Formats: sequence, C-alpha cells, structure tokens
Amino acid sequence: MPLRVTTDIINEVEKEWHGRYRADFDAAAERFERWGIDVEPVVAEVQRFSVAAPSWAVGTGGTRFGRFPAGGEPRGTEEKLDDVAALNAVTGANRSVSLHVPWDDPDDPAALRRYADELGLGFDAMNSNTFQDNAATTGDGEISYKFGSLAHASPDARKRAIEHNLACIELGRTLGSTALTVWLADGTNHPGQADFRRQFERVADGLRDIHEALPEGWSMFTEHKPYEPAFYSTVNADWGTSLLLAQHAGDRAACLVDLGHHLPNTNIEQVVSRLAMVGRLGGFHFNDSKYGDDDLTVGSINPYQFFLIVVELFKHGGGRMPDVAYMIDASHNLKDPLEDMAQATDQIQHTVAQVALLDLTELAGAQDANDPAMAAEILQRAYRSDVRPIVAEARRRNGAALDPIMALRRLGYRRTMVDERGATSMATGL
Ligand code: LRH
Ligand code: MN
Repeated sequence: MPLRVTTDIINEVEKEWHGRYRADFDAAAERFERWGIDVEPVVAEVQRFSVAAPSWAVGTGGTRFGRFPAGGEPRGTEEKLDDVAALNAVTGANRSVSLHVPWDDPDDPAALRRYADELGLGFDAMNSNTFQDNAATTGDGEISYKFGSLAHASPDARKRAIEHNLACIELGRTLGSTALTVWLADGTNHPGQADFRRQFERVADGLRDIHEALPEGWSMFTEHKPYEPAFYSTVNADWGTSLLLAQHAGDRAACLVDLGHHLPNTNIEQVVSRLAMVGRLGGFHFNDSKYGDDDLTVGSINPYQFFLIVVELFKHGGGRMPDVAYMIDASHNLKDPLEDMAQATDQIQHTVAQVALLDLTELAGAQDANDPAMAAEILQRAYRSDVRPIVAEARRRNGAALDPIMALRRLGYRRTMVDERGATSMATGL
C-alpha cells in the first residue's frame, strides 16, 4: 500500500510549528488591517488556486549531456498519481495532473480515473506527442516524425499525427479531461529545408481537423516555442503564429503560454495581455529560465517578471486569477522532482497573494495620470509585502502543510519511495 500523506500525518510532523505560524498570521493580519487591508479575501484566493502537475516531471529530467536519476521514481502512471497526490497533500494546490501520451498510456483508463478519484485528483489538459517516433504512434517505422508531424510533406505522416491527437482526446474523455495541448517540434534545421508557408498551412489545416473532433465542452491549446529541437525555424515559433493557428482552427482553440518558450528579454507579460485581450489566452506552462527553455523552478530566476505576468492575469480575471489552464512544465535535473514542484507551487501561491494585495484601480489611476513613479510604488508595495503567513494559513485551511518542503523531508517521502520502488526505477517523460 503506497504511503498516503494525510492532513493528520502532516499536522503530526508540523505540530511544533503550529503556534508560531498562528502568531505570525495573526500579526500579519493585524499589520495589514492597520493599512486598511483585509487579508481574508487574499487567503481565500490562494486557497482557491490550483496548478496542475505534469506527469512527465515527477521523475528526474535530464539533458543530452546526462541524466542523474533520484531513485524511487514512479514506475507507471498510477505511481505518478501517488506522487502528485503526495505533492497536493503538502501544497493543497496541485489538485489535477496533466498526462502526456504515450509516456502515459494506461491499459484501463476507467480504472485509472477511479484511482485518481480516490486520491482526490482530476485530469487536466492532455498532451499529445508527435515529436518522437514510438511504437504507439509511428508503428514499426512505416512513417516517422523526423521531418515533422502536422507539417510533414507526407499526407500519411500528417494523417497519423491527427489520429494520435484524436486518440489523446478519446483517452482524455474517459479520464474526465476537457482539453488537449498540442505542442509541435515541427520546423527545420537548415535554410531552404522546407517552405515556411506550406508548413504553416499544413499545420493550420491539421489543427482545424483536430478542433473539429473536439467533444462538447472541450478546448484545445496551441503551444508556441521559438526553437529546440528545431534550430533554424519552428512552425509555431511565437505568440503571433500561435494566435493565427488558434484562430484558423476554431473558436474553441486558444494559446498556451509556456514561460520558457520566449527569446531572451521578450516582454511575456505583454504577450499575456495581448492574448487575453483577444480572448485567446488558453493557459500556461509555468517555469523559469535564464537562457533558453531551461524548465527551471517557477520564479527562481526572474520572480518580478512572474509577478508582472500574474498582474496581467488579475486584470484579465477582474481582480482574481482567471479560469484558464494552469500547469507546471519543468524538468528536474538536480532537485528532487517533488520538492522542486512544491517550491514552484509555493512560489505561485506567494505571487497570487502579493497580486491579490495590489490595488488595480489605484494602479490604473497612476497610469492614466502618466505617473510612472507612483505606478512603480503601487506595484512594489504589493511585491515587497511579506505574504508568507497568509500563504501558510491558506495551505493550513486546505488541510495542507505550513512548510511543504520540510513536511516532505520529515515524512521521508523519497526514502520510502526508494525502499518501495528501488534506487534505479525510472519514470517515463523528458
Ligand atoms: C516543449 C514542452 C511541451 C511538452 C514538453 C514536455 O518544450 O514545453 O509543453 O510537450 O515540453
Ligand atoms: Mn510546455
């Protein structure tokens, strides 16, 4: 029987801190009240927020230069759900998991759904994979995605790629998911290798065919990325192209913004504002990066950029986080995968709390008064607020941990998984 992390077990390992956190929260509530701010709506907004965990990142990630498994990695999708349930138990904010097919290819999807239900987990957007050849999708080599999938010159390869996406939707329907994310590696490495326009038109038509197969209540997300694995051109390289593709596909298509999929110094918060403005902001893959698609811990490199992105989300949501798809998409090369995702979720919870303290009306006033200094003061006041007691209290009210990382360590979760699964078990994924 896998280790189940419950509120009682968490309270047991954290009991020595309860008094101090309580005092911190009461003091914080009093301090904000002194400035006319009621913290209760802020606690409620943090409690309400949830970000899906990627099934492909509960194992150790790697690069072409190496991979250093942490041990005790999930050996199948059920064990991945066990780990996401443990993560959700300590953060109270990872209430769903996003599967990636065929890295996740359950024999009995209905049974997997029941298993997830027991764990209190739902299934977020499904992710198709037409960037790797594998028995499940490209069969015994009669076709290959080497030169693309929806953009491929061969109608057979395009047809196979569309069929795979429809199969992902079918699986998602059984699991209770209501969205499909399509990220395409399609592109070129060499000038002249392919025609930009013909590649785009093939992809646009393929996405429209997939859109036409969407069940009632479903949506699909196009995910842009400037490069890697293609190093000269990528078909869906930027937000503008992603928007064109979504608009061409249909009205239930929207754009997914992976924060790491932007060239250095791109103003990502403005990209978010534009997509929200035209009603095509579908969701996010949260992570951080310093150079390329580094898939590092959210807010670990550029926390102020992440803060400004969440400010645009609150504007779009009328003073709260809008109902778009939120997922973490990271690769844990050095940190324990669960600890890294707990830190990512903790960072997102802190940023949601900071922005919930922001007076958007006052900010708009300073903007319309052409008062950049005051606008900066208003943003910094929220950004510099110490919201740790508020976030801890929100987690406590969700039955989760005051300090997720310390709770996972005190529970000895990884050690128990190594004992159960072995020191060399490897999860499917990146
Ligand atoms: C591509 C990407 C995409 C996933 C993959 C695992 O870089 O961000 O979202 O399919 O990572
Ligand atoms: Mn992504």
